[in-house]
Amino acid sequence: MRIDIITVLPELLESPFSHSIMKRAQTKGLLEVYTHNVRDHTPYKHGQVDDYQFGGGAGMVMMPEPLALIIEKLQSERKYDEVLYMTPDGELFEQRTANVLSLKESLIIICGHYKGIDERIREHFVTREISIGDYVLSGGELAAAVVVDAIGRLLPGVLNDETSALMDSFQDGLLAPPVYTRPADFRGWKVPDQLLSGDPKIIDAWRHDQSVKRTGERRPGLIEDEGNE
Ligand code: 6GU
Repeated sequence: MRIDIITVLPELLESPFSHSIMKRAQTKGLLEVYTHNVRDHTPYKHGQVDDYQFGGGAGMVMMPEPLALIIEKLQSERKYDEVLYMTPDGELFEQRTANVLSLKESLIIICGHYKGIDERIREHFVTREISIGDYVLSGGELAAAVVVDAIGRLLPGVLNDETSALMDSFQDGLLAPPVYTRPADFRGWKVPDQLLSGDPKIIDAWRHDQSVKRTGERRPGLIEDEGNE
């Protein structure tokens, strides 16, 4: 999968993809992530990329021309499945969104800044608008990093144990069960007997019970939602 991220702060997107699983995904050639600095594509003087909003009001808006130029350049080089725009008024990003997007070949992700981007870019280029939650970030970069991470780890071959993404919280509509490692007795705090039983049936049953219990206590809505789909 190839992901092209359009941003005014490419530096913010360096570290998130340079470690651990995201690094491995790229080293293995399963994921390519490129960042494009809007300032490198602006036709305006002094690298201008934003301007005052028509109608007045506080905050700058990202101008359409520099964004259109990069998007069109990328689209002339290859076909993209989606052009995403990261924005707090987009659809809520959930595990199922990550699952769907992980099946795409190529994505453009636009990170907004300031008051956002000129509406005409949203109307004419963007195919899907995504929010990572009901709170406001100062730019779309951290949200884009979240989305790329959530998608990237789902690509076949990225995780060592291919089943482990299937066991994640949310993949079956339930939160993940508790996990333990050695020692079996830490300061008198014991690992549940079922996990030490060596019997896969007992272990699976315990994990499922714990998942259901945890989901009921912490996120009852997840269980109710399931019936509605
Ligand atoms: Cl995608 N962008 C910004 N700026 N703030 C957000 C967001 C995105 N999702 C939640 N808050």
